Amino acid sequence: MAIERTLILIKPDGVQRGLIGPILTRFETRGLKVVGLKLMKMTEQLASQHYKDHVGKGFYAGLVKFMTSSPLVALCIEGPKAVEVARKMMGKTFCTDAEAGTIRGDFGVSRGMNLIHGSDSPDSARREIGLFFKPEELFEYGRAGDAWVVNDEDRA
Ligand code: IDP
Ligand code: MG
Repeated sequence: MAIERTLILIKPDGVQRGLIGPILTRFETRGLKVVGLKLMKMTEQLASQHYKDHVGKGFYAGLVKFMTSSPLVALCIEGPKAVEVARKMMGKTFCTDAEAGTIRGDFGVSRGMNLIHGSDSPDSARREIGLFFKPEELFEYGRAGDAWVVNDEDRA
């Protein structure tokens, strides 16, 4: 199935800077569907699960401090090739390297405080969505304009 789900986090810097709306708007405008959304605080335990591949790296302690310092917004978004589409919309990891037109390239200048997380593969997405959302917190629903966003070929 070409319709995928991915986990997006609007990181604490995005929330503190009043960028929940502008970042969310980009995904909505693109046509991606919000199927899960919550404001929450990341615990150290959740950080170690979410960032399991980075545990032990030099930047890990700073990353956890940043990610647990203030609330973040967790989003599950859905659409054709949602994982890859969202990664392209985010831009390169360090805002200084991210192209203008991407979220990191338009809203940030920091390396580590880069506003947004997006799953890097469909397998990571499944794992990460499970860390942040209970099944009953995710919704399958039709939107009035869906037929003008995706067609049968996109869904095949
Ligand atoms: P990604 O978020 O673009 O997938 P990853 O390499 O998976 O990038 O790193 C996870 C997060 O860890 C980054 O988004 C960033 O916040 C932080 N990070 C990665 N490398 C560094 C670094 O060298 N210095 C500071 N923070 C870093
Ligand atoms: Mg990553």
